[in-house]
Amino acid sequence: MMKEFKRYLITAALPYANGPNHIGHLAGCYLPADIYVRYLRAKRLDVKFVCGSDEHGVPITIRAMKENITPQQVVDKYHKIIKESFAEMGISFDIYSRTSNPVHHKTASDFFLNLYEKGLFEEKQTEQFFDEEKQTFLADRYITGTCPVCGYPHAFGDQCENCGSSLSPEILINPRSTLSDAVPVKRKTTHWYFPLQNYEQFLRKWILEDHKEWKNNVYGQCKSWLDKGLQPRAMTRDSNWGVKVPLPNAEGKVLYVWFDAPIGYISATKELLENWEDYWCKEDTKLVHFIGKDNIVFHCIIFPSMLKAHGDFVLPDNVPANEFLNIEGQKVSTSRNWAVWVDEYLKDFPGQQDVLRYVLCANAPETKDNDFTWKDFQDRNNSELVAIFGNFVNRTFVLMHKLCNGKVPTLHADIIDDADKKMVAEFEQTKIKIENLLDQYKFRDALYEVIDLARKGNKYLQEKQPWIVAKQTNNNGQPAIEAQNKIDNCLHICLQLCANLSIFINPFLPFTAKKMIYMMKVVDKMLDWENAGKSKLLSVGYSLRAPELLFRKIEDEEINFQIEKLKRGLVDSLNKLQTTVDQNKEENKMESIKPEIVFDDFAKIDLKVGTILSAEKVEKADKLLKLEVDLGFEKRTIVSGIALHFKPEEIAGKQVVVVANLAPRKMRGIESNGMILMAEDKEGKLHFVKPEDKINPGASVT
Ligand code: B3M
Ligand code: ZN
Repeated sequence: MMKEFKRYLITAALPYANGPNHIGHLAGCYLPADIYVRYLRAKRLDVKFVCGSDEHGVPITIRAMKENITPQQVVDKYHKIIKESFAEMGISFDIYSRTSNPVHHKTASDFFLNLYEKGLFEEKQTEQFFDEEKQTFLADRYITGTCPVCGYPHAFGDQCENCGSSLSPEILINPRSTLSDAVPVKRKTTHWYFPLQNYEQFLRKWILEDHKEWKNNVYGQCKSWLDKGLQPRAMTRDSNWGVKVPLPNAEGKVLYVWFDAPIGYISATKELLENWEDYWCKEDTKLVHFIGKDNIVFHCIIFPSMLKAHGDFVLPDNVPANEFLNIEGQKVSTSRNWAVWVDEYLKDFPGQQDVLRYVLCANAPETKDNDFTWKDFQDRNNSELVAIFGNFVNRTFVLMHKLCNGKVPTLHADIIDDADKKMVAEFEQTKIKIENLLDQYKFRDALYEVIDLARKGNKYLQEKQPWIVAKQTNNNGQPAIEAQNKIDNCLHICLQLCANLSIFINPFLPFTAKKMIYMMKVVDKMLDWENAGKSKLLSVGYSLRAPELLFRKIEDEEINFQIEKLKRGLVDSLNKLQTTVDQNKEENKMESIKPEIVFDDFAKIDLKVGTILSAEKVEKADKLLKLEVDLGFEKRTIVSGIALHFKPEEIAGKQVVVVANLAPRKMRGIESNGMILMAEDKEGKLHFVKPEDKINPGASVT
């Protein structure tokens, strides 16, 4: 039997306040959590959604070092950016708190003391790396050196961001402290260890037996951790940034960030509610942690063991974790700036939050890593949101204004046919399907059902063709009564379908649902889930507003701009790295080289020598030149982003190397057939890549 829950507490992982958030974060946990919460709210359940910034730990202190500011300045800066971009994206937290808050420090330290007083911690002395110049212990992340696996010169003591290998400071080649560049030495230090191994039995039963319904990736990771055997884990660190260890003689020691951060969920709930204990201490609370896959062990193994040890709190009912979202085929890397930042998206696509929400959910990495590409973003917008959902709603409204005086027409019971019945039956069936999927955290499949319903609406409308029926007129030019009755039935049903669509789409695309209820002149309450599936949501005779376009087409130029921006970001970050390398006098160029390809990859590119015949500026595009290029066997139009570097009259007659088999693409309405190779120098100035001597156009470059 399914357990009955009285209230829901939904958490989303606390992002480190060490940089802006990117769309991988959204897709990983914030968007699914928000969809789930909006769905529960639409069901009028008692639900609270908590999150906040994770402001402690090495990620923060490293960032402070890099930006040459204090950790406090780091978290103040990024907490604000992150909080605002979540709000703008419609991530509807009931509270977005932060772990530097006094409430949190108190809650986390009390939690630690509770376990300490139970005698649970083991105090142990170990050797750790120490920076003698700065007189401080070094977390693995503070040590850099050359990766023994791939030779990348900026690997961290815990991981190489270039090849992804897990490392330890001992195996780094030429290890140095990031604080001072000194060679780290080993020194003794004392910490408090939590005996994770004592919780193995409990975890085995609780997860492996009682929570077989957890997602495969989550269950699988837990099982493999448990099978490997659990070890005591240090819950304190040597640092001055974090929650101070609340014990005498613990100067310079703070709680391990993964000890304090999940307690942040409790602190945030405390801040939000006087009756916070109802949500944390009563068994009929459903606690759900939404996270990314790199956080599974912390939320499924470590935190539950801490909660169990403490004894006052409920355990999560589920921990839905998503896999990672790659960008244009490559792993997101914040240090290489290979990411789509949410704050920048919001600036570049004002008012288009729902498009991003749609694409990230439709393509969510729910079961495996997935790829975000700008082309797919454009396609999904243009061919799904615009052409299916938006189109159905728009056509319905336009036709209703044209053929039914802008009012909800009557449903004539005597002429309802099978197609009508089938269409109406879909409302309820869709509701059942969506509920089922959402209850299992299958958001992308659920969203698919919404779009599919709109698709069915289009098909129904297409078959009924009310605009053709309207041509069956009587003597005074009005549609004949029978014809009008048919039109009425069709549009009545289409309008009720629009109302249903607004309810179904609301958890996913709340901005769109808002626009729809405005057009239908109904109150927010209509979006309540209990209304879903019903076929009498809009009353007959009720006049509705004129249609407003729900989505707009996204043009090639916008997409090309984003792709260029990504590449530029990568180049900039590599240049920055290059400067550091130069300063360190390191002769390693690894970081400016793209991932290895095989000969076949290269052989796909057809390079030809061409001669520029003429060049002219492209109107309203200060970066673009339109070139006519002679390739020997044919003349081509190529649009190239070099207008800031060359005057059109300077370059006629020059020879260039052209990527001759690049798929044509439109830029500012001009079809470009190929691409010119350019070399960029340190100052960012462009130079043509060309044969040393003039040769015949059309010559192959091999
Ligand atoms: N800040 C890690 C992360 O952003 C961490 C999550 C804490 S959740 C309690 O991946
Ligand atoms: Zn490596």
